[in-house]
Amino acid sequence: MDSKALKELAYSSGFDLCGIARAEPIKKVKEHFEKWIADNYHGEMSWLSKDPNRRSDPSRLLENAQSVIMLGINYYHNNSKIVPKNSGRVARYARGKDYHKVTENQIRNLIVEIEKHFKEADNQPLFKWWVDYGPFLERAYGAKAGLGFIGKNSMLINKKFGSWFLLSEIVTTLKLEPDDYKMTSKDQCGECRLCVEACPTGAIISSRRINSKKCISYLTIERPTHIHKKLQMQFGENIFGCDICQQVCPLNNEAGKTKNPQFQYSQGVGEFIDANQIISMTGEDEYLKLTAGTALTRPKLKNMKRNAEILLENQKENQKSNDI
Ligand code: B12
Ligand code: SF4
Ligand code: SF4
Repeated sequence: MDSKALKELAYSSGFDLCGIARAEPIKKVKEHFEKWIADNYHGEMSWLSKDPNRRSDPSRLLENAQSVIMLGINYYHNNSKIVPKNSGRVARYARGKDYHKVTENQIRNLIVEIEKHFKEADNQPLFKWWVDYGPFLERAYGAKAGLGFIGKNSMLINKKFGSWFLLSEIVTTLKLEPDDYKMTSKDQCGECRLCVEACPTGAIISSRRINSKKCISYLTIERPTHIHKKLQMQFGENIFGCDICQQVCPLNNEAGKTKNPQFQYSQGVGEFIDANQIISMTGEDEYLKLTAGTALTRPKLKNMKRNAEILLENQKENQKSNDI
């Protein structure tokens, strides 16, 4: 099977992007990652610091790995101009069905299709795959597979979809013609610094380095124990996740709205969540009724209540300063 045929299968299985990288370690990426961990920019996400060698070496994930198939799905939605009173905005990626579930189904179907090309069972290549949660540096291998370049905001940016796409990967023993792009030590953003300037908490420390402990996405989703008041005050209209450093990026203007029916708002919580509805919930069951099957099941009700309270407090403060 050649790379072209494989990519056709990926597109017909619902992926918007597909690229191939050699299953080899990327030394510079390993160094970058280890420094990031040493600086404690991962905060309480201790699972990230376990066995860093695995993250940048696919052969440690699958014996005799030859290729990494990097896949992307566009999830873009327009934002409404007005946020309803007492409501908070949900990051775009989380508004429809949980992308992990959507992608997992697509990957399973894709592998079934690939296997059809190998008649004898003995001849079947092996596959291991992950969506986000694998011990794998998805953006770095996404760049190596030619899906885009890594911008100052540390997002992987594609010509057609900007950074509005989610990544997943299949590591395989199948030898495929690689796209293998050279990663540049500098970002390709030129003089632009819009994301760095727009980040409300100053979480973009330097080009491609994010201090998670200051990032609103981390603070609202990844259950840190305590959030400093100064940071809370910068949450703005966000109640779950944050899209600001993507929103301002000029390379994100061209992305068309996602065509994937599972990312439609009817399949999830949609663009806004009513903060009072969250605060009045009495148990996880009630929270699950609202969020089951979506990415919002990651934080527990306790932390979503905290997010809701921060949102209402900020709206109250804004109102006060508007009244002056
Ligand atoms: C932990 C994590 C987070 C953390 C830390 C983010 C960060 N920037 O590191 C937090 C919770 C803050 C977070 C937030 C978000 N995340 Co996140 N996150 C991850 C996760 C699980 C691991 C990322 C990681 O390892 N970070 C450590 C840093 C050091 O690695 P890195 O950012 O990947 O950077 C690599 C490259 O930049 C490269 N590199 C940089 N410079 C150079 C230079 C050279 C020469 C070379 C060779 C390489 C190189 O090396 C780095 C590796 O060391 C990945 C999934 C995965 N398995 O990879 C998703 C992922 C990165 N997240 C994603 C998304 C969508 C988001 C949010 C937009 C969600 C939201 N709307 O709220 C925000 C965006 C914040 C931001 N600007 O990064 C997507 C990104 C898709 C894309 N197009 O880029 C991913 C890939 C998930 C997915 N499956 O699609 N996230
Ligand atoms: S997601 Fe928000 S808080 Fe995090 S780096 Fe981007 S703009 Fe800053
Ligand atoms: S906003 Fe500017 S600096 Fe930031 S990623 Fe986009 S092009 Fe690069």
